Amino acid sequence: MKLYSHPFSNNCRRVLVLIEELGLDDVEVVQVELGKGEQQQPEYLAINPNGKVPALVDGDLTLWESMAIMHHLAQGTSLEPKGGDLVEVIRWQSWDLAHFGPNLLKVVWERVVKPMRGAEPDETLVEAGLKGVARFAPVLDAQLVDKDFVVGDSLSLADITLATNAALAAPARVDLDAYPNIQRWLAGIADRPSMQKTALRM
Ligand SMILES: N[C@@H](CCC(=O)N[C@@H](CS)C(=O)NCC(=O)O)C(=O)O
Repeated sequence: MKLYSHPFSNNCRRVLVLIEELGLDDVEVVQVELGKGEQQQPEYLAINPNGKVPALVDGDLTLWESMAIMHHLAQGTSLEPKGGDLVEVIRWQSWDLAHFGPNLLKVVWERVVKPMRGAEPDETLVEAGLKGVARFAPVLDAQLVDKDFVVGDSLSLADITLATNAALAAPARVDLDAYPNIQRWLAGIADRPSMQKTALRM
């Protein structure tokens, strides 16, 4: 298998965390040079017409979108549970994609990525992102009362999806003090070797 990836990409990190958790040793990680525009070259667009990472080539299958790649890799393992728990995993991944992630990532973009590129953060966008986090984070905090994992009682794709985003709160100076359950859960996930080994190289 080949995973097209970039070390700054949180969407790629999710897949890399999963690969570590599954102990897959047949994945070749190919770095796509985003800074040089390699993602827009015809050879790469033939793999992912969106010109984005990650993308996975597994035999005859070419797959893009990090969530779909994660589900493909986790099939048949406890990380992609069955039945009602699978519905729960999809629900939390959808919630991350639609609500939690976009708001948190807005702050990350303004406070972390823009300064790295020599640009000033737009405080209006920071405020909007923080407001969104404050609206949605209590929902996750309530889910995690007395729980170490988002769905069921073991690690699933929901934890990997959410924790890779939530881990960006600290570098973006997003205060999670009001959410003790998120903090406890995140500390547990962040401690796993899969997360340690895949830390973003920003
Ligand atoms: N929804 C996609 C998002 C992929 C995405 O936005 N990738 C970024 C890196 S995190 C990228 O490739 N950016 C390069 C570009 O847009 O030119 C996924 O989850 O895979």
